[in-house]
Amino acid sequence: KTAFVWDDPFLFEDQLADEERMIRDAAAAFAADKLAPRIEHAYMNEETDPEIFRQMGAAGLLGVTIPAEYGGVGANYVSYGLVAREVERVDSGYRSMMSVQSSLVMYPIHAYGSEEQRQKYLPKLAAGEWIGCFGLTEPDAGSDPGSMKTRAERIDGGYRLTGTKMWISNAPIADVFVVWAKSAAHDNQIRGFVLEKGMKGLSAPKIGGKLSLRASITGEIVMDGVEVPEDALLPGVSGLKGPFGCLNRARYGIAWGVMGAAEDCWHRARRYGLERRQFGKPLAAMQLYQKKLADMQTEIALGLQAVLRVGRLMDEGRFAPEMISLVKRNNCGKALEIARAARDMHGGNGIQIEYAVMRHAQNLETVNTYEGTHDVHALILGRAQTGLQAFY
Ligand code: TGC
Ligand code: FAD
Repeated sequence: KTAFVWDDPFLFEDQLADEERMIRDAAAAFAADKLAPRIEHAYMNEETDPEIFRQMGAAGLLGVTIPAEYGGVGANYVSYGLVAREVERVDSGYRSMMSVQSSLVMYPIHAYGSEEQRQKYLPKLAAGEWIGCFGLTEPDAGSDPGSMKTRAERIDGGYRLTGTKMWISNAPIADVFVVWAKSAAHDNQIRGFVLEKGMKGLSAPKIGGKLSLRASITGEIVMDGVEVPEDALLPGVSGLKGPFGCLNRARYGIAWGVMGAAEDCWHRARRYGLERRQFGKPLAAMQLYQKKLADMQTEIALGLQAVLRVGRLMDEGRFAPEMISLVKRNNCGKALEIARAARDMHGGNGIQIEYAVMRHAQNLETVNTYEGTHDVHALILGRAQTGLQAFY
């Protein structure tokens, strides 16, 4: 009889290649060594230390799928997912910093950029020497990015950009800004531009007062007639499929990452239930407590199998974006439920920072919303199976 491994019910480990395990173990060691010790302070004080990017870069966690010739690791999408899971086991904010840099800044420069743009930006982004951000959302264009107001107009030798982006991860500390704008010179198509800190008219004020993702800095991008040279344009893509191509990668990473946060909550709830006694026995001996643990184990085991399958299909070049909507939606929703349950299972202690579960639950509120809300992904899946769009 095969033994049942309670924390790896489907023997997930067996399905990984040696190189994938090595990358995962390096990310786990980095997360335990460099991220876990600083998270409580960072979260309580709403602090993002830019040094983390350089440390992530040195550990090979930025641009995992970007070829080594540009400073990346040149590994597969399963490895990228495994890294996201380890980083988010500590905090969703740290995974956010990593995935914006990798999937939303390095990916578009690699996939849509010129050779000069790749050479100029990718090695420094991979090293964490430069910090990147991705500006798609606007105050009046969130779930519906096609209605963005940011405009690029032709000027002598380049373009002038005007508009405001909202809720942009990393923006206040960013050196490199990938922004999406409707370009009058290209039939009003959405085009990508790479802006740099210090350009005249460009600012990125911090959005304060967040009760979620407090270790990851968020800001606006204000473009007040920012003039950029011709070579700031990403030449290789036009239309919404540009930003969505990046979002496919980032959403996929999130679907893995949230499983790490959920696992941390599950393991903490189990340990707490074994230690804490009420009514003369451990909480973990109570039927209701065990049912909650069983639900957590089930959803995490299923969620991990699902992202591993999607990752394998991505590595074979056989993925459809709807697969990613399915796992992003499911895993974020399930992780949020697990974190809320773990908070409840810790009783009063559950609201304390040192028990971590409420921090995870608060973070997962954002993760369930950004990169396409839970309901927006339901509508993407509804459209795919009925042929009828229900967005408007
Ligand atoms: P729709 O008509 O569906 O599509 C317009 C064009 O885009 C193409 N497309 C895709 N291409 C590649 N991958 C995908 N996933 C794609 N989805 C759509 C599509 O084929 C079409 O191309 P073409 O050539 O025919 O023009 O567009 P729509 O305007 O009806 O959009 C509908 C909807 C709701 C699906 C979409 O707008 C959506 O997904 N909204 C959610 C917005 C979102 O996810 N925003 C994320 C902002 S970035 C962020 O949150 C970063 S947080 C990072 C962190 O900190 O970790
Ligand atoms: P809305 O679109 O206004 O949605 C509000 C509610 O209405 C949601 O429940 C939604 O599901 C629902 N809704 C919307 N449309 C429909 C519909 N058609 N049918 C039914 N219900 C609908 N963006 C970036 O570009 N870059 C970033 O780096 C970035 N980082 C972020 C970091 C944080 C901390 C946060 C909070 C957000 C970030 N975002 C970023 C923005 C994020 O992607 C958006 O918040 C998200 O896409 C939702 O848009 P919205 O906030 O405008 O909500």
